[in-house]
Amino acid sequence: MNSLQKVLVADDDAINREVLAELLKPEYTVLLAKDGAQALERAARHVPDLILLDVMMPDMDGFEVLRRLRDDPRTADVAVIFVSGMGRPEDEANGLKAGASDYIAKPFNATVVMARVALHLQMVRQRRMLERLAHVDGLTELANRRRFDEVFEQEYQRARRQGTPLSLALLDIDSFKQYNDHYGHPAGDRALRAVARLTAAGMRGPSDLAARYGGEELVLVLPDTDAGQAQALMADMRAGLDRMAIEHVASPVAPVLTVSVGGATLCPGEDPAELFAAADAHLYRAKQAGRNRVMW
Ligand code: GH3
Ligand code: MG
Ligand code: MG
Ligand code: MG
Repeated sequence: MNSLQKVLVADDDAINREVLAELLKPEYTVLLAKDGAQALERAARHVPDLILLDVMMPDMDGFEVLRRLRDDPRTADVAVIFVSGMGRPEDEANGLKAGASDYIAKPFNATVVMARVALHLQMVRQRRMLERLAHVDGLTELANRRRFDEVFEQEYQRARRQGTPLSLALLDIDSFKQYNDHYGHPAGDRALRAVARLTAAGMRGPSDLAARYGGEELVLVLPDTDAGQAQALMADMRAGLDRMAIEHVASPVAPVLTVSVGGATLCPGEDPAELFAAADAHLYRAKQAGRNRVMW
């Protein structure tokens, strides 16, 4: 696990870079940058777990690099340790105030550097684990309800601001109670996970979100997607589910697992709750109409 963690060393002094790289290499993947611009470029491209950042560099000082890292959503959360020849207490305090996780004064002690790097990488792993627990549903590995609420609100605001379409789809497994009754709850869990994987695979990019809304009900947030595009996407997903042909002999709908989908696309003047209610009403209609269909 450790060997996969990436540490970027940014220092204009070749000797310093080399010394740190040699120290870190046995335990981490080491990336190097010789100035601030290169540090930003490498950080954005590789998204390291930790950056050891020199403060005094000719093109751009470490404080400026740190500020720009925080401004870029790709690197906003990356942990940074300043490594600096300025060893006064006020230098250290300024570094920490600027948002660095730690401050190491040069000349540094190799053992202490390694211990601090290990400590901060451990904190990075712990933070990721907490984020995961907060945002990911344990059974399906999809985003959870909390994450959905956040993303839906953000995407709603964005759609309003940019005047772009926003679609929402609620997907509910048909006759899932009978599935559990017939095949058992563990098999039900596996079927639910299979449907979740299918929806996740159908997401077109990082701005699409598939979440578990609750029980056997999933919700898709589809930014920049009009009703026609969203319905086409749902048709693809249902075709994928057909191909999977998960047996469900107890279903009154079909001998395989099917889903009903209710969708809606944001109308002018509509608030997020109204958009959600419209999708939910369409899901209800899809169920009423016999299930195994999409209503928009
Ligand atoms: P409908 O076609 O109207 O959606 O019928 P349904 O049986 O799917 O709907 P209902 O809401 O009556 O039941 C949902 C079932 O989904 C009941 C519940 O046991 C099951 N379920 C919800 N979450 C899970 C889960 O995490 N694992 C399993 N195995 N079953 C679940
Ligand atoms: Mg320097
Ligand atoms: Mg159901
Ligand atoms: Mg349900």
